[in-house]
This record gives sequence, structure tokens and C-alpha cells, in this order.
Amino acid sequence: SHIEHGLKQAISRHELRLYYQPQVDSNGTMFGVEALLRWQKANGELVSPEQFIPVAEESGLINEIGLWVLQQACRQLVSWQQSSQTQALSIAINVSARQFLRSNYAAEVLYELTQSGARGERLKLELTESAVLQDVDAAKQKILQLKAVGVQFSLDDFGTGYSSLAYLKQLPVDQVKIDRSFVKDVTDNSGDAAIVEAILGICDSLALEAIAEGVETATQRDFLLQHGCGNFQGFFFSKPLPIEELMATFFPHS
Ligand code: G
Ligand code: G
Ligand code: MN
Ligand code: NA
Repeated sequence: SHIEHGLKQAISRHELRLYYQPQVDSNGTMFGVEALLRWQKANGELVSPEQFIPVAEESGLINEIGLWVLQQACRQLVSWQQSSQTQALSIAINVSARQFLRSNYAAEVLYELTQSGARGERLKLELTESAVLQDVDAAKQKILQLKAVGVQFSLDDFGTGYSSLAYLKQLPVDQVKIDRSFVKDVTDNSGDAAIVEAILGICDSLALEAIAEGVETATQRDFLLQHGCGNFQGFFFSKPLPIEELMATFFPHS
């Protein structure tokens, strides 16, 4: 397709960039970021991942792109490891089902961690239900292999899929990410509030950490805090930023 051809060129022309969106705790302290892919064309135009990730997934280019994202994230972690101000920061990256389902995925991540010198404990992999549900046993194997070197796991877009909750207790993940579609109206829609409370209840029972995404207002943050969610990401705190802006904003003296 047209966009697939463009995407191949984007890779060879180094037009892909990572933006970083802060993740904060209940005190508002940034403990890490989510890395979000951007395609910046030569003319400056930004193409949203919503447009090109599906194409990358269908064509298989996502494997190449995903490896690049992992390498960039590891490089950034190594840079942060050099300074006491930034050495505790983590980076969460999005992993497509197509990437995660490959038999050598875990080996690939282990290799990149070793090559780069990035600490596994600082890397978080965001998986979707579609990545883990096709073969829960295989997913569990890969997760355990990576957890052995400290890598953390988060279930992205939680609550939007079709699965039963039974799989959740089988998966050795660390965190559940409450989808922003539930956060959006959490303070004025009783249905969304009920769903968020239910997710937080499950997290509490299963000793999983919860993080809410798409937090845009103090009211949403306060509701989430009051219901036991202590980790946040969203425009209320910061939009995704290029690395230079992230550092200038949050670590101006580093
Ligand atoms: O940043 P933004 O809201 O535009 O991202 C849109 C979608 O693209 C989100 O669902 C996000 O998970 C996905 N996405 C962003 N970066 C990556 C990436 O590096 N890999 C994959 N697989 N998906 C990504
Ligand atoms: O599916 P995933 O969770 O990876 O998607 C993250 C996407 O959500 C990113 O594209 C990011 O730009 C977007 N995003 C981040 N914070 C907010 C927010 O507060 N509101 C909205 N509407 N989108 C957000
Ligand atoms: Mn995500
Ligand atoms: Na999400």
C-alpha cells in the first residue's frame, strides 16, 4: 500500500521518533515515562501511530519498528542511569501482539538489554489482551523469562477487550493500565465510575499495581486517588514530549 511504502522509507530515512509521556505517583512525582512512536515526515508533518501502526502490524514491518523502539528505549535508559537524578526512571514501551507472539521475542529483548547495558528493572513492556490471550501458556513463559532479569509488565487498554478475568490471575504481570475511555467520564458517568472501581478492586485482590491513563483533570485524578489508584498518566500532568523538552521541563539542571 501507499502508506506501507512510505513507512519503509520512514525507517530508512530515520523519520521515526519517540516521544515520552510522564507517569506520576500519588505525590505527582514522575517515576517513569511511556514511549510513544511518532512519524515525522521531512516536511515536518506528524503522522499518528493510529494511522501507521495497523499498517506496520499487517505488513510485518512492526517487528523492525518494534526493535528500533526497544533499542532507543534501552539507549535512553543507559543515559538516565548515568545520573542520580534520573537513574530510577523507567520506560514503558508498547509491544504489538504480532511482535510478542514471535517465538524469539523474549530472546530479542534479553539480547538488547545485554548489548545496551540497560537495567531490566527499568524497562516495562505494555501488552494488550490480544498478545497474551491467543496462547496464555506461551505468553506466561515469555513473561517469566523476562521477569527473571527484572523486566516489568503492564496490561494496556485494560477493560476494553472481550476476555474473561480468569486469565488475569494466571499471568505474572505487574500492572494493569486502566483505559482512557473509562477515565474520560469517570466523574460524571456512574457506569464508567463503576467499571473503574471494579478494575481497582480486582487489582487490589490480585496485588496488581494500577495506573490510569488519559487523566486530563484534577477531578479525575482525585476520584482515582480516592478509589485506590496511585499512578497516573495524562495531559493533566504532561502530554508526550520529545526527549529534549522532557528533560528541560522535568530536569532543568541535569
Ligand atoms: O501516542 P498516541 O495516542 O497517538 O498512540 C496511539 C496508539 O499507538 C496507542 O494505542 C499506542 O499504544 C500505539 N503506539 C504508540 N507507540 C507505539 C509503539 O512503539 N509500538 C506499538 N506497537 N504501538 C504504539
Ligand atoms: O493505547 P495507549 O495507551 O498506548 O495510547 C496512549 C495514547 O494516549 C497516546 O497516543 C497518547 O498521546 C494518548 N494520551 C495520553 N494522555 C492522554 C490524555 O490525557 N487524553 C487523551 N485523550 N489522550 C491521551
Ligand atoms: Mn500504551
Ligand atoms: Na491504553
